[in-house]
Amino acid sequence: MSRSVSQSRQVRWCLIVAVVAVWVQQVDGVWPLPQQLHQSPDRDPLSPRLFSFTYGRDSAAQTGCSVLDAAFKRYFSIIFPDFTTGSENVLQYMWSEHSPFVVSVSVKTRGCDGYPDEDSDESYTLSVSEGQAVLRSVSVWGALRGLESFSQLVYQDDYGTYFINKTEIVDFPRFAFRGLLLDTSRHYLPLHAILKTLDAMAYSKLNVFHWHIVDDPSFPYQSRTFPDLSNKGAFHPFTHIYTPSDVMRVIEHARMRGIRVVPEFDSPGHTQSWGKGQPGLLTPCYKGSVPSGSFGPVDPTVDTTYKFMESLLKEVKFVFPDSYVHLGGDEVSFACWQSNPNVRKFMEKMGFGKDFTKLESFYMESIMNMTAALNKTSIVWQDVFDYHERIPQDTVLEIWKGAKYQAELSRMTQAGHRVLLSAPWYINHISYGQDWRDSYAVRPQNFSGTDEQKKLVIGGEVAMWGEYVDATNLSPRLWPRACAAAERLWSNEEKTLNADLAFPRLKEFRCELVRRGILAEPLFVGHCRHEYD
Ligand code: CP6
Repeated sequence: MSRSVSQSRQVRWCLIVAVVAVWVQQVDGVWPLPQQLHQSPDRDPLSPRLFSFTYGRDSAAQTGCSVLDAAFKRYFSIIFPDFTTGSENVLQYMWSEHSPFVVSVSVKTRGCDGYPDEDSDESYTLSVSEGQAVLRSVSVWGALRGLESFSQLVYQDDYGTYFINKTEIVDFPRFAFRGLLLDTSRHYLPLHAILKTLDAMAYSKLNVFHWHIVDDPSFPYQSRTFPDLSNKGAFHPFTHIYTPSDVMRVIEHARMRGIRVVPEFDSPGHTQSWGKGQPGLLTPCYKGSVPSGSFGPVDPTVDTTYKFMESLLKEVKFVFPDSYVHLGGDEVSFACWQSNPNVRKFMEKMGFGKDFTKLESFYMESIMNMTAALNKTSIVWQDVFDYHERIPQDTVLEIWKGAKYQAELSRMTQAGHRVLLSAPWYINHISYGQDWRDSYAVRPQNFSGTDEQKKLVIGGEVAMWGEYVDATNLSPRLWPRACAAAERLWSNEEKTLNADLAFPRLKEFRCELVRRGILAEPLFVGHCRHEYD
C-alpha cells in the first residue's frame, strides 16, 4: 500500500472517530468535563422500577452512611423525576423486557459523619456497562461527585425512555477549592435561596460556600454571645436573621453535598452594622475637635476591640466546623481614623508615623494570630497582602481586584502564600451577551512563576455580591454563568480551552439545571425539552 493511500485512510478513520465522538458528546454531556471520559454508542435503557443504587460488597461505607443513603434518594429522584411524583405510566414498565440496572458504590474509607475539608479526596472512577455501573472512590465526597456525573449521563429519547451509554470515567478535581460567595448583608437571602444554591453548586461540583454573612448594611448572623449584633444590626431582628438553627441547617445541607461552609466576618472595614449592637467597637469620626456622630472602621486602639473579636471568633469556631475562616480586611478607609485624636496618639505611641496601613496591619495581624490560636486557617482579601509584608505563612490570600491579577498571583506565590482567585469571576457584574465566555477563558496558573508557585494556587471563587441581588434574581444571575468557572476549576485546562466546543454541553447542562428546578437563564436562542412554567 502506498504511503499516501494509507495516510488518507488514516485521515478518514480519524474523521469517523471524530464524528462519532462529537455525536456521543451530543447524546450526553457531563459538566464540568471529567478528566477522562470514554463513551461508546452502545446504550442501555433504564427503567425506574428496575433501577437501584447499592453499596458494593467491598465498600467501607454501607447502609446507614448518612451522606450516601441520602444521596442515593436524591439522585434517584433527579434521574427519574416523573417516577417519584407518581405520574409515570405503569404499563410502560410492565411491558418492558428491561433487566435490573444496579449502580454499585464502593468507598475505600468511611467518614460518613464528618465534614469535607481542604484535604478531602474527591476523585472517583465510574464504569457503566451492560446492566450495571460501578462507582469507586476513596471517600464519600468522591462518591458524591461520581453520583453527580452518573446522573448527568442518563438521558431520555423522544419517547421518554431513559438511556445510558457505556461509559468509562476517571475523574478528580484540578483545584481543591472551588468556591461561591453569597453576600447576605446587602440583601437578606431567605434560607431556601441558600439551600437551593447549595444544590446547584453540587450539580456543578463547586465545593466551598463562602458565606459573606455580614457587612456594612446589615448583620443577619444571630450571635449567642452578642445577640444585640443582630437585634440592632439586622434589617429586621426576627425575620431577617440567621438563627443558630438556620446556620446548622445550611452547614448540614452543605455537608450532605460535600460542600464546606466558610464564613466571613469582614473587619476592620465593612462593619457599620456591627456598631449598632456593639457600642464602643467602631472608631468615632471627628469633625475638627469634636466627634461628628458618625463612625468609621473598628477601633484598633482599644483593648475592648480585641476582647470582643476574640469572643466572636471563639463562637465562630464553635458554630462553623470548617478549618477556614475568612477575616476580610478589604477596603479600609483611613479618613475616620485620621480624624480621631486618640487614633493619632496611638499611631505616635506605636511609631507608625502617618502610615495608616501600619495601623491596619497591626489590627489584622492580631486577629490573624487569634485565629491561628484557635487552630483555624485565615483567608484574607488581597488588600492585607498589598499593605503588609509580614503575614502568617499559612494565611490564604484572595485576589479580588480586577486589574493585573496575574502580577498579583506572581507576587503572592513568590512570597510563599496559598492564593485564591476571584477577580475574574465577579459575576454579579452583568452585561449583554455570553459573558460566561470571559469566565471560561480564565487561566488561573497562567502567570510568571515556578511550578512550586503554581501549586500555591489552591483554587478560586465565583462572587455574587448583593447590592443588586436578592432572592428574586439570585438564581438566574448565578446559573449557568457560575458553571464556566466551575469547569475551569475542576477540569483539565488543555481539554477545555475552546468555548465553542463547550457551548453545546453547557447549553444542555443549563437545560438540566432547569429540569432540576434551578432557575438558570438561557445562554442563547433555543429551547429545552423541560422548561420552566
Ligand atoms: N463588599 C466587600 C464588596 C466588595 C468587597 N468587599 C466589592 C468591591 C468591588 C466590587 C465588588 C464587591 N461589595 N465587603 C471587595 C472584596 Cl466590583
